[in-house]
Amino acid sequence: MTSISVINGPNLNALGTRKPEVYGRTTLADVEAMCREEAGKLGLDVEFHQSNHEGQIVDWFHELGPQVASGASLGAVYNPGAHTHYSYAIRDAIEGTSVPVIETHISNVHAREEFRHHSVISPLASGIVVGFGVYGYILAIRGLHQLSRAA
Ligand code: CA2
Repeated sequence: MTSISVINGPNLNALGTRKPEVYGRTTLADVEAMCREEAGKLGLDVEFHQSNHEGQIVDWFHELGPQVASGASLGAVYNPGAHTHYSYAIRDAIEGTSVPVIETHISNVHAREEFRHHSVISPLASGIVVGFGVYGYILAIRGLHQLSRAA
């Protein structure tokens, strides 16, 4: 079965346990279940990941590159967390592997602190979802699927 990866960056393991006024009360395990359900409707399998470590995320993109090239994966729904704003290593990994990425943020980063307004990932993203809460993951899955059909 064709897959998509859902990759989550630093601190997203804490989703639903702290800062509910910003990130809501849904846990990352709940998000995983939602993603599997939505992807299943589209006939897609999900590889679900979270890491607090930049190098691990670089490695996941390197593993994903050949899977996308072979048609086994459509690409990644990616919430980079704070890596969004400064990780050139992850940006280079995405660029080097040509993995289609839907950059996804739970909060509306543009309505928050100035440092969250800039993303080093966005110029490489196939699409961006911002500010829909965890429902953004669903929108991103549908968007990645739609873009692959259009290609
Ligand atoms: O809105 C988003 O999804 C973010 O990617 C979340 C990141 C933040 O650095 C980005 O600017 C926007 C932070 C994720 C931290 O998640 C937590 C969840 C619960 C409690 C504490 C942190």
